[in-house]
Parts: sequence; C-alpha cells; structure tokens
Amino acid sequence: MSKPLFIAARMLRIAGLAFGLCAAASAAPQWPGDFGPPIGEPIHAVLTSPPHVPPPITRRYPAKVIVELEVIEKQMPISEGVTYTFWTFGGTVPGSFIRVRQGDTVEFHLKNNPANKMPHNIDLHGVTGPGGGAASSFTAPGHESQFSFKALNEGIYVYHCATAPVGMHVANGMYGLMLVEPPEGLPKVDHEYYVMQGDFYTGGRYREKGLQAFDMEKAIDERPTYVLFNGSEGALTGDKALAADVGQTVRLFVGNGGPNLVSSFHVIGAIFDSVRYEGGSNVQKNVQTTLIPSGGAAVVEFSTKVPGSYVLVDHSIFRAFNKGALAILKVGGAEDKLVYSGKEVDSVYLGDRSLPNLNAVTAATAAAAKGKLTVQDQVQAGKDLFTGTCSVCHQPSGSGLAGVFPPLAKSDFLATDPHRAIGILLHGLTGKVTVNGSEYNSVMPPMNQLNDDGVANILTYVLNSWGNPGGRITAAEVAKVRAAGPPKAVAAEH
Ligand code: HEC
Ligand SMILES: [Cu+2]
Repeated sequence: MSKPLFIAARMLRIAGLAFGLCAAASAAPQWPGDFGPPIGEPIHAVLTSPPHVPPPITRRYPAKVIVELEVIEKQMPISEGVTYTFWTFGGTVPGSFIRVRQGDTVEFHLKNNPANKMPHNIDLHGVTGPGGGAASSFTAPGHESQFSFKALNEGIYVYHCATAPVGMHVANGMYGLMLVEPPEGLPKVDHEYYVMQGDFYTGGRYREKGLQAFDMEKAIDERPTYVLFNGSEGALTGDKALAADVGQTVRLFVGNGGPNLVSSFHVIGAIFDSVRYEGGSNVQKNVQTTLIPSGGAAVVEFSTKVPGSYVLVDHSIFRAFNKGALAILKVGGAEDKLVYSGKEVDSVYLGDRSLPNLNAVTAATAAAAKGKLTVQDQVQAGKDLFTGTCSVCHQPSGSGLAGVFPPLAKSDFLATDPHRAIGILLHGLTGKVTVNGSEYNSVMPPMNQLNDDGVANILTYVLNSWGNPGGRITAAEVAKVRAAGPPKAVAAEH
C-alpha cells in the first residue's frame, strides 16, 4: 500500500476508535489493505495448473472473488516408470495457482472429490484468522465447505492441507501458491511462471520402478527419496521446459511446500535482478541463490540476455542431480558473444535430463512388467541412461579419452568378461587396467545410484554398440551382484 493511503487508513481507524459505536455502523475500512466492501458482481477466479500463472488483474477496485478448488487423490508419475498416489488441490502438484487483489473478499469453496479416501482441508497463509481457514474447511470425501476472508496483505503465499497427519498430507503434494496483488498491480513482464519445490518419501529407492508407497519413517527422519520441482522428475525438462526468448523479462513465483526441506533456489547461468525474498515486501537485488523456507515463497525476476538452457536447481546439489530437483528454462534467440562466448550447457550438467524425454526407459519398464523385455528394449533404454551418466567420461561414442578414460568401444577388457562390468558399475574401479593395449591407472567412482534395471540396460547397450560383441545383462544378475556387496578389491588385473 502507498504511504498516503496507509496514513489515510490509519486516520480512519483512529477516527473509528474516537467515535466509538457510531463508527461501527458503516463498512468503512478498518485495516490497511481493506479498501471497503466488494464492488460489482462476484467474479470467479481464474485458476491455473503449474507452470502457468493466471493473467494479471487489471481491476482497480475491491471485488468478491469466488474460488472453487477440488481435492483429487490420484496416481501420477513421479519419475520415469515410477508412479505415486498424490493428493492434490485441483489435480496437480503443486495445486492450482490462485490470483486475487489486495482488499478482495474471497469466497472459498473447497470440494473433496467423492472418489477420494481421505478428509482434507486448507490452510492459506494469505488468510488472517486462526488456522488460515483450516478449521472452517475440514471436508469429508463427497462434501464441500465454504468460508470467506478478506485478502488484507499483498504478497505471495503458500496454501496447504492441514489435516492430520499434516506432514503426510503435505508430503503427498497438498500445497500451492496464492498471489495477492498490490492494488496497483505488479510491473509488467514477458513471462510469469509457477514453480514449487517439494520433498517426497517413497518405499523404494530413487527411480525404483512401479507404484511406490509413502514411507512415514523416511519422512520423519527427513530422508527424502525425491526432491522435485512441480511434483515429478522431468516436470519442467526436455519438451516440458519453461520457455523465453533473448531480451525478455521472466518472473518466477517460487514456492516451497516442504514438508521438511529448505530450498537454496538457484538458476545456473542467471543472476536474479530482484528477489522478493520470503515473499515479503523487501526487494533484494543481484542475488545468486535465494533461500526459500518450507511453507514459504519468493518472487524472483531476471532478464534473459544469452540463449541456451538455464537450469533451475536446489543448490543443495545432491538434491538436483540425484533426487530430481532440476528444471530447465530454454531461452531462444540470437547469441550475444559479448556477454557470453562459450557453448551451451550440455549433458555434463543435465545428464539424461538433456534428452527430450525418457520414453525408451518407460517402454522398457512396461515390457519388463509384462515379461516381454527384449534386448532391443534394453539397448534403447540403456542408450538414454548412458547419456550423462557414463558419456561424461567415456564419451558419447564410447571412445574414452586417451590416457585418462579407457574406451568402451571394442574394449577387449570388457569382451573378456562382460559380467565383471556389473561389479565395476556398482562398486567402481581403481588400480591398473589395460584396455586395448593401453594402460590406465585411474579411478572410476561407483555408479550405485543406478537401479538394477538401469545397470542392466546400460551394460546391454554398451555390449551391443560400437563393435562390441553383443550379449545381454539382466536386472536379476545385477541384483545378485549388488546383494553380494562390494569385494575387498575389484579384480582389475587383465
Ligand atoms: C568419472 C568418470 C567415469 C564415469 C562417469 C564412468 N566411468 Fe567407467 N571408467 C572410468 C575410469 C577412469 C576407468 C578405469 C579405472 C582404472 O583405471 O582402474 C573406467 C573403467 C570402466 C570399464 C572397464 C574398462 C573398459 O574400458 O572396458 C567399464 C566397462 C566402464 N568403465 C563402464 C562404465 C559405464 C557403463 C559407465 C556409466 C554407468 C561408466 N563407466 C562411468 C571412468 C568413468
Ligand atoms: Cu489433505
């Protein structure tokens, strides 16, 4: 609120106090942010699914805004070939984006889909009142509840379910953002996007295939299996990446649903011109990484000056590269070699996320589930996973790098004992090895973040590529080697 308006509102309030009862008769504004009773016909709020944001509000008076939000419990992918039963506000994780104007009276309708199993409610951090609406909105499946509030404070606010066990409802994806625009609106930008981080706890390991259950113990211990932007690995990568062109301004509404982790939000290759940190009214300039608390949000703005892929990460970096907290903003347009001369971010940063999709991996999982997995399925899936995981060192062509990384192409070491390679991937390799007559004495780190089928598919791909002898490694063989544990020293002699 502007200063004169604020002072006017304060004076009104003081006048109200001085005149006692007679002042209560009118609906005169009582608080800063209260611009009087709603004017005109009620308006139905436009709600959007992530990463989209409803259009800016051009209205310059307070209105009654009706928000209808439905809770839907549904299975959705959380990673390739991995599904999870999410509990959602509006069918997506995060939930629908709500946009209102400061001073609006919001009539909130919360519906709980009849097919749902659980009761739910909503706590909106933008509400002034006990529980943020939670107590007024407890709703059983097949029911609807309604309450109203005046949006007194402008800013960006998290909403979430607050039904017991609260942590579980939040961990299952029950959060979203509500923007309360200042009365004069926000400065115009070219793109507004909606991104929200959350941590997820599944019974199986990272990328373990199939339907995964919620793991309460991991959640209590704060040991997430996944840390994600917009509820699934790859929600904002490949052909679903955010988009902008060179010379544009981008505003990201970034929330953090938690339930546990605090986010160190960073965009690789960009500097935030401004950040409304903690979603508050102060603006911080020239920021590299901004902290977003669990149950908090920020508004970050930057302009796009150089084309290429910009990678959104939680800079607690294992979360980005090993738990999924990675999204991409693709900036199109002409190069500006004066600002930046180099090549685009490649698979080194993006890994298999640099690919448009991982359909081959999903197809192989489906085939395996039906007992119909072919060598060709494994080769296709393995090819995708090789990108970024192995190609960084052994090169996309399998040629290796002379004196540093041995070749996988026509490798006599590999051909001699293909099954030995399972142990090399799971446990790493050190010491002298001779490959095609050249000696290497280096270190290959363990790749045991890969699942059994991932290891099997990568090795099957390698065995059937670049003049190697062919053959096949199965997930069952990998499982056996994993279960046996690391040997004292992997036999590296030829
Ligand atoms: C960080 C670099 C790096 C990555 C990533 C890496 N390797 Fe290696 N790899 C090496 C090095 C170095 C050696 C040789 C180790 C030594 O000298 O003892 C090696 C050796 C091997 C060998 C045995 C030697 C040969 O050429 O046949 C195989 C097989 C192999 N790697 C496969 C893979 C596969 C498959 C992946 C991906 C899952 C992978 N590596 C990822 C560095 C890497
Ligand atoms: Cu709930």
